Amino acid sequence: MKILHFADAHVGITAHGKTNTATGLNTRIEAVLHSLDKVAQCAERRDVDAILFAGDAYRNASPDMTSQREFAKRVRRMAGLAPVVLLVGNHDRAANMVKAHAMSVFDALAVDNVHVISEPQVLRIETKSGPLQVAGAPYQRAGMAEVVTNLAAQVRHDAPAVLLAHCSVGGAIMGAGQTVTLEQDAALPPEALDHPAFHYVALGHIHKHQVIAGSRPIVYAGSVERMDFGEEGEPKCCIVVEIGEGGAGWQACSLPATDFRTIRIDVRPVVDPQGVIKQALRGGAFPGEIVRVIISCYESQKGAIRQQEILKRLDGATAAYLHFDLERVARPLRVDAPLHSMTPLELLALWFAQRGESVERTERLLQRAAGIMEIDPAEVAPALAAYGRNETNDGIEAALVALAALQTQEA
Ligand SMILES: [Mn+2]
Repeated sequence: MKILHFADAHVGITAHGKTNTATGLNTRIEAVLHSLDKVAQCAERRDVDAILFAGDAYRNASPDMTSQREFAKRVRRMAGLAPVVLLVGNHDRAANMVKAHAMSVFDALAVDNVHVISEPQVLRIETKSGPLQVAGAPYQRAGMAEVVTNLAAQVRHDAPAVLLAHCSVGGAIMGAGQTVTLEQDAALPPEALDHPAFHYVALGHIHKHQVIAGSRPIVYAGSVERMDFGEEGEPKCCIVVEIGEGGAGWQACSLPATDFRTIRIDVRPVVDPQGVIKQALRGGAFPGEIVRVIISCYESQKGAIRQQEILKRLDGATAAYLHFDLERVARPLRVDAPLHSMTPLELLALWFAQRGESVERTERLLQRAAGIMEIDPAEVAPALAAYGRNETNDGIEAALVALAALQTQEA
């Protein structure tokens, strides 16, 4: 028996998107819908017997009508291929149990070949390859281990059984963006899911596709598209599961994913930050990508960075952001000599002090610098006196100039 498992569609998320004037849809919604189309294509190509969705259909429990219509079109297409089971995830759940969850309408209309699981239950569905048991565990904040045990007890031994659950599992790896929202969940110990009643465990909730160690496949399909920078670089997929005599095997079927790209540029050690940034972004057009440039700099350098000019370089991207990671030099001023009268070695000593280098290492670096700059090594010892001096941003800039001169000579 062949089963398609996918999860976390989140239709309706529009962050980093823009309106496609031809369709009226946000480009981020379109990207997710495109992935869902590929899921349906995969189901068709692999001729699966059932399609299981592990939860989080929409952005939240009150999806807009356009998102609903577009998701429903994909469900309908899938239901034309095989029975579809939709599990309620945390984003689908209404604030209270009396209200409808985001997928209630499929239930209310009793859509052919579509089953919705909003309460823990073992569903027995007929497929073209015989019966399949789907033990559904919708998202709940706590008590998931008991739910799984109860479901396992209801499973019969006469047909393949899959646990379909929306939950966090201890030890699972999550993207940076998801950490905050998942912290509130009581993560399930992996052993709780590794029950002999099930041939395969189909998980949703964590957006990074991954396999949880166990004696049967316990798999997070992952989100169908990258949702945020936290998912940068993560490959996206749906899963084709094959259950036979010897147990279950699975294969990932890759899905298209928008490129999120973070470019970090550290201009703290340079005199011409703008030039360095332009150089770093040279040749990048980033068409269709979502790009953020993070510039590490001193507060005093920020004024010299022309943001509009940088953003213009990112014109080809669907969305582009410029962030500053500012290092504030907040130590009090105590200068007993005007900076312009300081020697390059003194400025370097200050610079290394600001960088947190030890005095021993600073001395070695000054000796080396003296060699490169052809300065009398005897000047290192007096210059070290500047190490103990605290400085302002101006001092740092002066030190930067000295350092740049040093780098030029080194080159
Ligand atoms: Mn979720």
